[in-house]
Amino acid sequence: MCELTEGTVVEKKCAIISGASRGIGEAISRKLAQDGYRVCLLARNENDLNALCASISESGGDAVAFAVDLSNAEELNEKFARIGSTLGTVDLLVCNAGAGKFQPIMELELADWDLQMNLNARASFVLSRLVVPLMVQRKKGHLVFITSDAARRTFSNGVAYCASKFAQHAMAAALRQELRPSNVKVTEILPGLVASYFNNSTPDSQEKSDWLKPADVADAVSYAVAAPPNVIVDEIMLHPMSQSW
Ligand code: NJP
Repeated sequence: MCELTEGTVVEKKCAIISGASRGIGEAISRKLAQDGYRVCLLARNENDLNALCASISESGGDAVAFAVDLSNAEELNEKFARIGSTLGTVDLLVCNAGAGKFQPIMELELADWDLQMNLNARASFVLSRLVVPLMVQRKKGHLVFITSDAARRTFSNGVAYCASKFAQHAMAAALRQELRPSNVKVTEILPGLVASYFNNSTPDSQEKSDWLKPADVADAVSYAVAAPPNVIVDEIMLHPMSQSW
């Protein structure tokens, strides 16, 4: 695995990005590395993570990666001890990993509900729970949640997905209030349709030609985290021009 020696002295700001191996998370990781962050990439596929680490390093960036199933809280808790000691500090957490299964309720299994709630909402809680104490102690830090416009609207066949994204949105909004006195910022990014690998698709289909690119979402994250200390970007919602809201 692409890893630093434990205890390595870190001079750059450190960002953890979940769901970093492809799609929006990959674009955010590349952008933050360009912006000067040491990026810590989390996802399941070790080969994809290693390839991205190598690519970021070749471009002059600094990346480490840990393969972890974010829907498994125990695995995440266990691995975080190593992530924490490798990084030394965490300046930014981007909770991006997510999945969607869009079917009528009669075709949705309990496992589909659990997967979406566990990955989209619960993993955001577990990651935040691990990182927030470090940030509060330093009175400094930033949490970014990649939710969805489905955190604000509902549609048929989106029972579990919309529920998970509304939950993630509510968590972000409550945390923003809770962490403000500790000087920790919380930003929510709510994208519409993005040409990624979401829902077992590929980014390059004709249907997606005018959708947002993952880099558009990455630019929004980069903008939000670059705000001066006295400014908090609460939320950014972005859509392709072709998608009405
Ligand atoms: O999806 P995709 P996006 N444990 O499928 C990882 C939201 N969003 O980039 O584990 C750990 O290309 C997976 O890696 P791997 C959406 O809800 C999207 O579009 O190796 N990691 C990959 O890196 C989500 O929150 C659209 O398979 C796990 C990444 O997650 C976020 O944007 C619209 C994992 C998924 O990459 C990123 O989605 C919208 C696990 N158990 C909101 N399961 C859109 N694309 O149109 C998956 O409104 N990953």
